[in-house]
Parts: sequence; C-alpha cells; structure tokens
Amino acid sequence: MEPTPSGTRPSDRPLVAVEGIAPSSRSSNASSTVDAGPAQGPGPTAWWRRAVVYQIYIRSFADADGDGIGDVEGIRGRLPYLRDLGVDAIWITPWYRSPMVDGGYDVADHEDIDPLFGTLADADALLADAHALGIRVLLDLVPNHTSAAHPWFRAALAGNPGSAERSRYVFRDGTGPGGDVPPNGWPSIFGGPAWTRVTEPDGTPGQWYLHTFDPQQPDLDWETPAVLDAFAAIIRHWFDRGVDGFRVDVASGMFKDYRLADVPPAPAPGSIRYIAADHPLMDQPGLHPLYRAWRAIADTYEPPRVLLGEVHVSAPERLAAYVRGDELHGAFNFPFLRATWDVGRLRDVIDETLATHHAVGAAPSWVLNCHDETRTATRYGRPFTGIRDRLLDDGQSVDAALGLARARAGALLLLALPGAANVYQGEELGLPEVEDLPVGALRDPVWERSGRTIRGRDGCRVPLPWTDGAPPCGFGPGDGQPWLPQPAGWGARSVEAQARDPFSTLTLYRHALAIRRRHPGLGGTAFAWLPSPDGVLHFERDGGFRCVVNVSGEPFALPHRSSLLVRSDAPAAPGDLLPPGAAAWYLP
Ligand code: TEU
Repeated sequence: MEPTPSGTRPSDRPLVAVEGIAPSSRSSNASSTVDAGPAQGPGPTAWWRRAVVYQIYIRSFADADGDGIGDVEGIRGRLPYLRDLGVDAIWITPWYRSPMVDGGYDVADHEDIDPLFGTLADADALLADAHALGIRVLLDLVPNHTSAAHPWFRAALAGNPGSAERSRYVFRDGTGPGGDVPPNGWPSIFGGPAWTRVTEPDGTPGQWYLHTFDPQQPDLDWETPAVLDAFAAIIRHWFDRGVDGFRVDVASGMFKDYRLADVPPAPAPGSIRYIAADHPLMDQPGLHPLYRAWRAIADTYEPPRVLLGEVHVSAPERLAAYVRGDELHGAFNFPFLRATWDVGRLRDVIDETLATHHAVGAAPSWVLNCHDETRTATRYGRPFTGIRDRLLDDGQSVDAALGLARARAGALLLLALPGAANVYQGEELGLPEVEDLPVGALRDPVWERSGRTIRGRDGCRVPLPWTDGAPPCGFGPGDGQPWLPQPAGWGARSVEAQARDPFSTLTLYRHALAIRRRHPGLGGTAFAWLPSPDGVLHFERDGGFRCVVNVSGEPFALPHRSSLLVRSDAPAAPGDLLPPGAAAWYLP
C-alpha cells in the first residue's frame, strides 16, 4: 500500500480533512513580502506572536565556498528550502568579525561580517532575497561580553586601573597578599573561575577582569554609559540595513550585582550548568530599563523591529517580566526545553507559561532545541529525558528509536501551543546529538575549560546533511570535509533522502508547518485542556483544532470519527490507536 505524506495510510484516515488546510508549501504565494499586511503592529495579530523562527548556526548550515565552514552565501542558496519548509523568520547566530573562540560569540567588530562567513554585500543580498521570499531575518546580538581581541578590550589592557578604557569592562583588584586571589569565587559557565588576572602595561601582575564565559570573552560593564551608547548604535546599524530584529544573547546576564558577593559553591564544579539563574551574575534589575530603551529604538522603525531574549531565570514570573509590553517581544522558554518527557512536568510548564505570559499580554516563545543543548532525538531516548548537566547526562544509554519517536511527538506539541515556536536547524530532520565526535575534533571551549571532563556542545552543531551519500553530504561543494566530522550514515538523514520519504521527520515538519500556517485556530491565543487519561496531554485551540500527545506507556484511542490532520508515528499504528510517544492533531 502506498503511504501518504501525513504518515497515515489511505485506509486509516484522510490526509487532510479540513477545507483550506491543504498541506502545500508557501511557494504558492511566494510574492508576499514582509512589509505588508496588518501583522506588523504590536497588536494581537503581530507576526512575531505566532512566528516559527528557524535558528541557523551559521558555521554548520551550508558552505558555499567549500572551506568546510558554513557561510552567508550558503544560507542564501538554501532560502528556497526554508520557504518550502514554511518558516516565518530565521535567526542567524553571530556572523561578525571574531577570533571564533566560541563559534563567533566572541565578537571583535559588531558591525562587520567575518571574512570566514562573507561580506556585508553578501549580507545585504541575503536580506533582500529572504525578504522577497517572505522570510524575516533576525541576527544575534551579543551584549554581555566582547572578544578579548575587540579594540575596546585592547585599549582596556593598555590603560591604567581606573581609566575610562577599563570602565567598559569589569576590572577589579585582587584580594589577599599581592592581590593574587580573585575578587570573589564566582565560577565561569564554561568551567574554572570567572576572573582572569592581567599583566599591567609596566609588566607587573595586575587587576582581574570578569568573564562569565571564556577568558577570551570579557564581560562588559553595563553601568558605563559608553557601553550603552555603543550598543544603541550597533542595534541601529543593523536595523538601518533592514534586519528585522535580534535574538539577544545571555539576555538575563549583562548587569551584575556589583557588590560582587560570594555565593555558596554550586554542587557540580566545572559544569556548564554551574551558574544558577539566581546567581548575582544573572537577572539583575538594571536589565529592564535597558530593554525598555531598546524597545523604544525598535519601535521607531517601520515596520517595528523585534527583540527575542535568551533569558535564563529562576521562575516563570521572572521570565514574564522581560516580555512586558514595553520590553522584549519574546523570551525563549527554556523550562519547556528542560522539561523531562513527563506529563506532569510538561503540563506544569505549559500552564505556568500561559498564565504568566497572559498576565503581561505577551506571547510565549516555545523551544525544544538550540545550539547549546542536547538534541531532543537523543535526550528523549535517555533514561533521564531532561537537561541537568552535560557531565551527568552525556553518555547515558540512548534508545534512538524511542528518542526520535518522542522528538517527533514533541514537534507536534511545540507547534500546536499558543505563541511563537523556534526550530533549530536539523531538528526538522530529527538529527541526533553526535555523542562520539573524536576528542581531537572538539571545538567548544567547554572541553578545555572543564579540564577535559565535559565534551561540550559540538554534538548538536555537526554540519547539516543536504544530500544522500558520503560526507560532506552536500554541506559544501566537492569533497572537502566540514569543520566537524559528520558521522557514518549522516547522508541517510539528509534533506534529499527525507524529502522523498513520506514518513520522514522532514515531511512531518513540512506538513505540520503548512497546517499551522493555514489553520485559523493555531494563530490565536485560545487554549483549553481536554479530559484525558493519565499520561496524556490533550488540548483544544480555536476552530476545534485539537492536539493529543501520548506521554503514557499505553496506547491512546483517538476519539472515534474525528478527522485526523497529522500524526507523528510513522508508519502510523493501525486504526485509531496512538502509541506511547506519539502525538496527533485532529478535528473532532
Ligand atoms: O549561551 C549562554 C549559556 O551558556 C546559557 O545556556 C547558560 O548555560 C545559562 O545562562 C546558564 O545559566 C549563549 C550562547 O547561546 C552560547 O552559545 C554562548 O556560548 C554563550 O552565550 C556565550 O556567548
């Protein structure tokens, strides 16, 4: 029997039983531009309230020039793929000039493109092409720190203690005899202490500077007016070029509690999860006036530009404070990403998110994968399905089939919730975390900073497979190998291989995104839980749209005579039974 693209068999269910919800791609209305329509304003229909944002980790997306590293032209060449996938916007990780100690999150010039990735002319061409296809473009703003190679930091090193140059960063005298003990015991998120001592211009051992991340990423001092002014100019630089907004890196971290008080040591020294969200490095009150100022800048543009924050905080109410009407437009929902595959936990996160966002009139921004965390297809196949700490989580046994099944179900959950959704490149291919990269290939600074105890985040950054066959699997032209090695079998997971497979994860995402785009009930804010057995998430949106996610260990019988829109199990289980670890969208 020939399968159909929804993952159902013709005898089970109609592919799409609802008028106006054909699973076609947006190519049919490719003439739409991003400058038209009522969805521009801050009102309930604003595009960013319901957008699907596709995250591009530029090094690993597509390589046009064959140097083994992804680039701007590579992205430009794949825009038709993204249009056909059905995303509304792309967020491109830092493409600025950088020594690339942390994959570009160590910025040496905020207003230029690194030659590794291309030129400003390439960026302009990308913006024009994306906009012509109706795709908005968000960049990654990195305001917590710069590269140590940034002219500001070089000037700070050349300046004296107390100089204006040093005031852009957090320099302090050490304690103890000779000042050779760091100002406090704060740890760096990448392992080791958060302070590094400098040698003064006269050659003597000198002050210490703060770095929440690598020593090559000195933290800026956001109480220094010159820093605020400089970033306002950087933001305008890109908005003037036509960029539609920013994802803000470490958006809960720029201001510190400058009393620099010590806090009790966290339980797992050296771990990338070492810094709790209530640490004095995070979630300080000064951030809110800053976001009000940036929002005011964004709102002076037509159409208004958008700000999405990487906000890590200790409670849902604290997250919601960042998305009040005059602050950020959205904040990634990391509690959802961190939740275990557990019905109570998922339900609690959804309830807390909807309640706290509703209270401030904000749209949630759901996320399951990003360039920092273990991919769902692997995480959900482990005995512990959440995220604690890579030291504890990495290397656990993985049931790959179970992980992929749940990741596909998770996708239908992600895309059915009210608000915006984020998809990280390769998530739509169901890519697993590559957990056995050779040690010599590891590039994440976490590996060295943790004393080679934590392999870090490279496993979710392996370059995408575009074509079937041997590496580089169409990542770049020719046979040149990508910057991280692709594992055996990567080509079988490629876009090319999955595009022709009606049961593939890519086909599932394309289908679900097409439904999401067309079903009126998925655009609004309505949401209601429906009665369901233990272990099953079951909810309704406007227009009768229903989503069911089977988190239990038992099959769930889909309501009789309902019209199936899409289901995640493939090939679909017979009849109306939704197996454990599967999800479905249907109309009653
Ligand atoms: O990530 C910040 C980061 O490391 C968080 O995930 C962190 O674990 C959390 O704040 C702990 O409380 C961003 C980027 O996404 C990452 O790739 C960069 O390495 C980092 O900033 C430094 O720029």
